[in-house]
Formats: sequence, structure tokens, C-alpha cells
Amino acid sequence: MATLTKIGIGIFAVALMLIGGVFAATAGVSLSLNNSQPTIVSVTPPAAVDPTECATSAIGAILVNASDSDGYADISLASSYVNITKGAVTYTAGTCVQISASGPSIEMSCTGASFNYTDVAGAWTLTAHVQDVSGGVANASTTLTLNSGVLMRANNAPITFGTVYAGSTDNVNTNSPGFNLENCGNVALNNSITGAAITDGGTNSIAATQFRMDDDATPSGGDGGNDAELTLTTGAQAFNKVGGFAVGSTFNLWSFLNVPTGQAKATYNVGQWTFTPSAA
Ligand SMILES: [Ca+2]
Ligand SMILES: [Ca+2]
Ligand SMILES: [Ca+2]
Repeated sequence: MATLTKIGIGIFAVALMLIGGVFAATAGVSLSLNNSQPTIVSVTPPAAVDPTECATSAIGAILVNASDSDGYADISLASSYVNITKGAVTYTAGTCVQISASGPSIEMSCTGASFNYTDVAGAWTLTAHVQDVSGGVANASTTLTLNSGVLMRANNAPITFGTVYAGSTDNVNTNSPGFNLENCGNVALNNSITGAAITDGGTNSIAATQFRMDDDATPSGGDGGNDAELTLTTGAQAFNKVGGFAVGSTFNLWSFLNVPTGQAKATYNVGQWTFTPSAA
């Protein structure tokens, strides 16, 4: 391409001619500064991305092959990027570095974008934007798959009751802050609960059926939520959030305990209940 040095020489020559009064000499000045537009040869997406439980997932390197007949060095890495878009959400992989280059061709790797765990699964559009130093632009698109993730997390476990007494009923768990399940993926969830006996690690045991779970804190009929209390068993039973367990939401749960009369005095802290999510 023409250089700034050449432009300077041309203008200087014209100025000299004007001083000399030879106006017609200006017709001899001609500058040609045509820039060749860059082109994109290919855009290669990274492997499909899995959402990460209640966290972000880095999007792998997006490879962009581009060409510019002014030479690969005419392409500005700093001005090139890849947008990752679905609906109204756009992320930008704005850090593009050279992988290889020769003649008019350059291969760059663009990174720096992440998916949030609540982002919608499916095909996202990758649009590469390659720009040269003269502002010439090329765009090209492909797609990247964000997988769906059935992910759930139990917060503020274990479930605790403090000190309770044999023969007492409707003891409410004392977790503070309260025990809850969190939808940590990108699909609405159903939930099931599998109970278990809670033992002292030896022969003393409180059966699973002495425990109930509810979506409100009032035992025995006070249903502030809409789900009725669920008496636990050692089998899986559905217990779903009223109105659905939506992406990005939590499901508060309380547990009630009836301690049988004559239950041995001991510390009961061995046993595990399982909360199992599935796609709603
Ligand atoms: Ca160019
Ligand atoms: Ca209740
Ligand atoms: Ca309820």
C-alpha cells in the first residue's frame, strides 16, 4: 500500500510548484490509497460447552482464519473479536492472538468470553469481526452449542434439629440460614427426596418415617406454601416447588421430626437424605 512518506513528498512537490507560480503543474499529482478489504476464510467454534453448577463456564478458543491481500500484518488483532449471541444476550471474545501467519493469511485465536449457568441451552451464534488497520471489516458466523445442565445444590446443609426430647412432636429443623435447594443449571427442575434413618452410628436409630418435609415452616397442616407435608421414606418421592423450580431460583425446605416415646438418649448424626433433580 502507499505510505505516509510518499504522501508527504507529493504535497511538498505541489507546494514548491505553487510558489513558483506554475499552477498547471498540480494536474500531475496523483495519490492512490486503495485498501484491500480483509476476508474471513473460516470460523471454527470450540467444543460444546457444559454449564457449571452456579458458576460461569469459560468458552474455549474460537479460531478465525482471515486473509488480507495487503499482507497479514494489515489485520489488526486489537480491533478483531468474536461475538457470541443468543436472543438479547451477547458475550464478546475480545482477546485475539496470532496462532500463525504467512503472506496474506493469518490464523487467530479469540478468547475471553464465558457463559453464565443460567444461559439458555442450544445453538449460539458466533460472529467473527476481523478488521484491518484501515478500518476494512469482514464478518462471518458459525454456531456454538451450549448444553443443558440439570444441576442442583443443597445450601446450608446438614439439616439440624438441636436438642429434642423423646416423645416430642413437630420439632422443626434449626438451620440458620434455612436449608434450601438451588437450581444451579439452565433448565427448570423437578425434585425428589429419598429419606433414610438417622442413627447414632450404632444401634440407636430414628426411622425415616419420623421425618417430614415441607415448603413452609409451620408443621401439621399450616401450609404457607402449597405443597402438603411429605412424610419421608427410604424410597424416592417427588416433592416439587410450587409454581416450578425455575432457572436461577431457590427452593426453601423445612423438616419436622416426631421423636418416638422411649427413644434412647444419644447424638443422632449419621444418615443421609438424597435430593435428586430432574428436568421438569
Ligand atoms: Ca487491508
Ligand atoms: Ca406446613
Ligand atoms: Ca406446605
